[in-house]
This record gives sequence, structure tokens and C-alpha cells, in this order.
Amino acid sequence: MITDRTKIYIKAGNGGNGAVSFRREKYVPNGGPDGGDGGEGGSIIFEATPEIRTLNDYRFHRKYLAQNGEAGKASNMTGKNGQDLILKVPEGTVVIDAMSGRVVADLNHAQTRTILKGGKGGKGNARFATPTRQAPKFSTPGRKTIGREVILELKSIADAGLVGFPSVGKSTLLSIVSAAKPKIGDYHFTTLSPNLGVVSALAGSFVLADIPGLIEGASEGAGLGHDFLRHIERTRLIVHMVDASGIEGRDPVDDYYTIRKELKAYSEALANKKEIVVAAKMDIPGAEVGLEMLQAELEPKGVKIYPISAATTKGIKELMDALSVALLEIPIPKPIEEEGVLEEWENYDSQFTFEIIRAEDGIVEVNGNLIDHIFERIDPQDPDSMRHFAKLLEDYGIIQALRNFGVKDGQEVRMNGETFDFID
Ligand SMILES: Nc1nc2c(ncn2[C@@H]2O[C@H](COP(=O)(O)OP(=O)(O)OP(=O)(O)O)[C@@H](O)[C@H]2O)c(=O)[nH]1
Ligand SMILES: [Mg+2]
Repeated sequence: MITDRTKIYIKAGNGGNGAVSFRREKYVPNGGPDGGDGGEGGSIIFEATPEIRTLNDYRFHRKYLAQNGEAGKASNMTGKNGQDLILKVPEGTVVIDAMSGRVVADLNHAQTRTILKGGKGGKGNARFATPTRQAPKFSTPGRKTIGREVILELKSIADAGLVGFPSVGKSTLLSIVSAAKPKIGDYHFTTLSPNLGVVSALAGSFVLADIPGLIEGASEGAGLGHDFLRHIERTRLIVHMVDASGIEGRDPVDDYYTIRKELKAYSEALANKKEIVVAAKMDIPGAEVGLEMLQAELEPKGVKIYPISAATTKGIKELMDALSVALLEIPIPKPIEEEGVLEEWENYDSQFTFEIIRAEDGIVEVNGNLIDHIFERIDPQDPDSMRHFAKLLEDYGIIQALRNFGVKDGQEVRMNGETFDFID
């Protein structure tokens, strides 16, 4: 089964901490400061590419962490930058903030976008040397990043979308007019996930989408439901296929209105798209009658009907040419508006900092609003919560910073007024 909507956790790498170090040379008793800067954390980058068609990979693996920057080192050595993590997604993937439901980014064409920036590295103590402060004993920690949950939603970016009851011949048509090889079967719901194909026709080429069949009540979840209509939400043209032969015992005109009702129930915008009606299976005896019924009902309303047969291929070229011409007049839709989430995240992340000091009583203390932020999220009485706490300390680079500060295994560290044993 296709995954066209899934939730994942992403986190850019923390910046590495700046180092505190002093030159040690023979005959130079008090060498100058030479602590290097921390490296930058890796970013989370999305790459929308036509190589990938589904979000299936994201169904099984849900956590994506870019590498942290390394801490600075002695001799003015800058820590190594963390590696970026590039997540490949299909074109048409919309990234949504899981918490607020707002659109982070619409990757509607092949592109790469940085979604979470890696944390900047901290400054080493060498940077803080001035004529009056020749031996600074401090550095700054790297910027800590915050993980985010995002929903990936695939809205295919076909130009035209085939809709209709199951078994009307949607996949068969796609297989004839394009190189796509969708599954075809004489039973309902052969197609379980959308297929795309590129069609070359009179007025240019276009992408045609074939989605699973719809039935009455699809908008309320009947059959495969209406989830797949998401894939034609962005198409410019709806190709509505009706089985003119009535071979399954349904009335073509009823079929037409049933599907129209479902489209409308899904969204007004979808129902308002330009529609081209196709009378399918014209090779089957009796189809002429069905075509006449459709024409009698719809032509007075200005709807032109294209009769086709996949069996004889009659009418198919005319239909494809008509689609290509119709598309010329319909503008390409704009990407879905992004809702400023990236900027907010950026500002939010940079507000959290921490520092490590040795308190007057000799105990090492970690302070800063990052510590407040973490303590608001844990319950010291709950073992699960404390495991999470340990992980947060690691994620935010506090453990590494304590190590750099020279704290050893088993030593006491104070945070938020409580004392913990540092376990490395
Ligand atoms: N006689 C005749 N049979 C056709 C024609 N087009 C499709 N069929 C047959 O109709 C059956 C269903 O075709 P599909 O292309 O799988 O139909 P679909 O609309 O994609 O169906 P779902 O994926 O289940 O929604 C198959 O057995 C096809 O061989 C046609 O023009 N004439
Ligand atoms: Mg099909």
C-alpha cells in the first residue's frame, strides 16, 4: 500500500562547543589561549526529485538526525562540521508542522530546501583574548537545535487526473497513452495507489494521473475512500471517465452524477475544476445507447463528451489532443502558501542557551534558559521521564559540554537547583 501521508521526526545537528585550551610549549610557562571554535551542525535538507514516487521509505524509519558539529580543539583547531542529512522525497511533497498543522514548505517541483539549519559552532577561548584579558578561561557552547515532528503529505503534481468508478478503464487508458505500467484487472479496486504517466499530444506533453476508483460514499470513506483525491487536488483538469456500456449494470448518467457528488463533497475547489467527460468502453455492444444518454443529459449543459475504446483505441488520440489543448488555457497552479514556520523555528531555536560554571561551593552548575526549557518537560519522579531527560542532555550537547569542562564520571553537577551524578 502506498504511503502518501506520514509523520517523521527531524533534528538538525547541534553546533560543537568552543574549546578552552592554552598553548603548552617548552620554555613558555603561560601559553596564550588556543581553544578552537566548534564545528557547525549538519542541516536537514529535503530534496524533491522525480526519481522517487512515494513516501514509503518514511513509513518504517521515522527518525532523522543530522550529525552534530564537533567541539573545537586545542591549537586553534575548529571542530569538524556535522554532515547534512538529505531526505529525498517525491515532487509534490508538502511538509507540514505536526504541532500546528501549518504548511512549512511545498516541494512542488524538483528542488532542494533546507528545512532545519544546523546549529552554529561555539567560539573557542582564543577568540576572547584581548590585551587586558590574555587568558580567557571560557568559550561559548554551540547552538543547540530542537527536533520537530513534521507530516509529509504527497499531493501529486499531475496536469490532468482520471476519476471514475472502479473498472471503467482508467488504468487501461493510462497504459495506452503513456509509458506507465499500471495494474489492470477485471475486478474493482485494481489500482490501490496513484500512477502517473507522461503523455505526448498535439499541443505538448502533460502528466496524467490515474487514481483508485471512487464509489458512492467515497467522501465518507466508502471503498478506498477519498484520500486519493488529494492527488488530483493540484491537477488543472479532471478527466471524468464513465463506462458507457453499462456492462456492470449501472446507469451511465447516474454514475456521472454520483462521482460529481463525491468530488464536491471532497472540496468545492475540486468540483470547480474544468472537467472533460469521457464515455469509455465504446466497443461493447450497447455503449452507443449509453453515450446517447450521456449526451442528452450533459450536452445541453455545455459539456462535450469524448467517446473512446481502449480495446480498439478509437477516440483516444482525439481525447489526448483535446486534453493538451485544454491545458494550454489553464494556468499552472501556484505552490501552496508557506506559513512562516521556518522563520519561527529559526527564532525559537536561537533563544535557548546554556552555560557551565563552577559555583562558589565548588560544584559545577549548568544554567540558562535551555535548562529551564528541559526541566519544564520532565518529571524527576518518573523513571521514563528521567531516561528522556538523559537523552535531552545528550541531544542538546550538554553532556559533551560538561566533558569539555572537565567533569568526570561520578562527579556532581547541579541543574535547576538539584544535584545529579554525572554519568558519562
Ligand atoms: N471492452 C473493453 N474493456 C475495457 C476497456 N477498457 C478497460 N477495459 C477492461 O476493464 C477492466 C478494468 O480496467 P482497468 O483499467 O483496470 O479499470 P480501472 O478504472 O483502472 O479500475 P480500478 O483501478 O479498479 O478503479 C479490465 O478488464 C480492462 O481490460 C475498453 O475500452 N473496452
Ligand atoms: Mg485502475
